[in-house]
Amino acid sequence: MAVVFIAASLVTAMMIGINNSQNLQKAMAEDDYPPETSITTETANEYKTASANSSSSSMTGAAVKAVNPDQTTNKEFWINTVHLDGMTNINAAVKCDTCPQNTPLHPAEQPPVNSTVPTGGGFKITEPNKAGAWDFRSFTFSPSQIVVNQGDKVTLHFIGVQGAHHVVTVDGTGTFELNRGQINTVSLVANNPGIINYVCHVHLPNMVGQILVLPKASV
Ligand SMILES: [Cu+2]
Repeated sequence: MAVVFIAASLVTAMMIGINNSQNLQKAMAEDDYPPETSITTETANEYKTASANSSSSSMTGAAVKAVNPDQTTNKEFWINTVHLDGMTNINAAVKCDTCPQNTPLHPAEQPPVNSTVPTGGGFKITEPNKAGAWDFRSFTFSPSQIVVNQGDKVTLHFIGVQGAHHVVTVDGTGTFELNRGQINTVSLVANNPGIINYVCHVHLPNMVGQILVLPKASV
């Protein structure tokens, strides 16, 4: 009696197994081959239109005339003084379980023995203090690259955010001092295509920026 029961159970288990495997194959087939009706006529038409547009413009080589608008516009920019600080320590950082912020830990780092940093005030290495902490600082403008069109009236607001004192020259407009917390505004008209430089004499060679003036589009 027991043998018959076991045999019957085996047959049942095999049948279930076959059914499951058939269902699995069916499901996989549906995943691999989504029914065609999932692509609507509307979507297909949009695709055809987009293809037609892109192929017609590339095949006919339609002239692109306006890389920049042929009209004078007012452009205004806010330029921050910035210094980036790489703060580290000659000793590896230790995990702090009570700190409100959990920052990535740094390994033990020594200041470079032979510095490759150019002379000038733009870079500064502060040697380790008694706790082993040291810093590498780099000054910059943010933004340091600006693009305008020939003929634009350009207003530049220089903002003293980081660094106590800067002395800034913008090509063709003169030089001014800028302390932390001050804003100095410079206006110019970008008459000629090319580059207008702005530099901070205190933090050379890296605290520099460029205004790229694009030429007027020929019509
Ligand atoms: Cu500066």
